[in-house]
Amino acid sequence: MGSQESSDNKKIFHVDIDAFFAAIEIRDDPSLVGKPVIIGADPKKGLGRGVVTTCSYEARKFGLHSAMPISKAYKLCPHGVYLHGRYEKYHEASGQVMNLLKGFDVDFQQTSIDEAYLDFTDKCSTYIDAFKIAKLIQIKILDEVGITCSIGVSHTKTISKIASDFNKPNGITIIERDKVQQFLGPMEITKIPGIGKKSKYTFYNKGIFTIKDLYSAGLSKLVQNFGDHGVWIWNFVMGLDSRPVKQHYNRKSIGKERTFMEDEADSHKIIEKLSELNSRIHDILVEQKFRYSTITMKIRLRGFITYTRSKTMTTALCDKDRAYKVLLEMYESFYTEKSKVRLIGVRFSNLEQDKTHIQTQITDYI
Ligand code: TTP
Ligand code: MG
Repeated sequence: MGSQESSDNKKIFHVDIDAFFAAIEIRDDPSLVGKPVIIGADPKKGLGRGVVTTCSYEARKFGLHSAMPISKAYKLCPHGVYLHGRYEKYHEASGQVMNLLKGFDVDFQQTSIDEAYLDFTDKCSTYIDAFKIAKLIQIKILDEVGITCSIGVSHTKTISKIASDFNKPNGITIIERDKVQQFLGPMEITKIPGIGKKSKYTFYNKGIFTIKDLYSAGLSKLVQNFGDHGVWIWNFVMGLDSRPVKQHYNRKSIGKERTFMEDEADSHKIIEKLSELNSRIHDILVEQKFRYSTITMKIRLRGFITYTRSKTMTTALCDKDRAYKVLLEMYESFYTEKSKVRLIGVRFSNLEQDKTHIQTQITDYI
């Protein structure tokens, strides 16, 4: 209960730049202010093939949006300003925004070119403080980069992301813990990642159209109808998401190694180090919800001769004790009374991430 309570107090911010690429074009060419600006394919050359990458909020009033065929956009908004985009400028601005956010010195996670999470829990205890910090972020980004952003604040990443999108452009939306259901209730179920244009009909067929309908259905009915996915949806709409704000790496493997100060002959000390490395890596694997199917031990004996031994399993797992046994067997195959060890390393590869974790991570990149 303690950890649930503490996660209920979190103040997680999701910052998302408004109409990012279009905003940079408007910033750099004041004659574009107030005009529908569309970044994407050329609507005339190329016979109108290609799509809208993004467009200004003025263009959105005509029904334009990202991924719309450019030919359709042109029909809806022939007087718009159509631009190809200057990607170097966007990357430069993105870097400035992200550096500015990192300057707040709290846990930070960039999730796309114009989006990031920050965990201000330790720096603001009330939602009033959170609002002030959000305002400060907006002012700094406007002053230093010349563009606006919208910010969502709540106790989880998922709710904060939905909140930042709720009042765009230049909005701040704060969802207090006990207001989550009130906030999400009226939204269509397609707000939930993974429920898209096609899969929504599975829900419609069961009379579920809005998130409120999911609350009314209740967990047991969702599980009955959708299995594990039902549990995932329930956690999502109930605001249960304990993912920390942390930079994720697209890891292929994770390992650690230690060099002994002097060549080590004491097998107890070597085994102790092996166990410590194994434990420390498992802490990370568990936290980031990784499983592995390959375990590798590296050993450097006196004279810099380095050996590796690997074992690949048929199914991916994350089991500290089992890994320890495997590592011990590998070490013992090297052990002789005389062998001195210079370095020992442990690596886990062929990583897979837990399915639900990947699902929630996809939300970060949508
Ligand atoms: P978004 O944050 O999704 O969109 P946006 O910033 O343009 O508008 P909003 O105010 O709704 O946040 O994406 C950021 C930038 O990424 C966007 O300006 C253009 C680019 N982008 C693509 O290149 N391809 C895409 O499919 C989308 C959606 C965005
Ligand atoms: Mg954006």
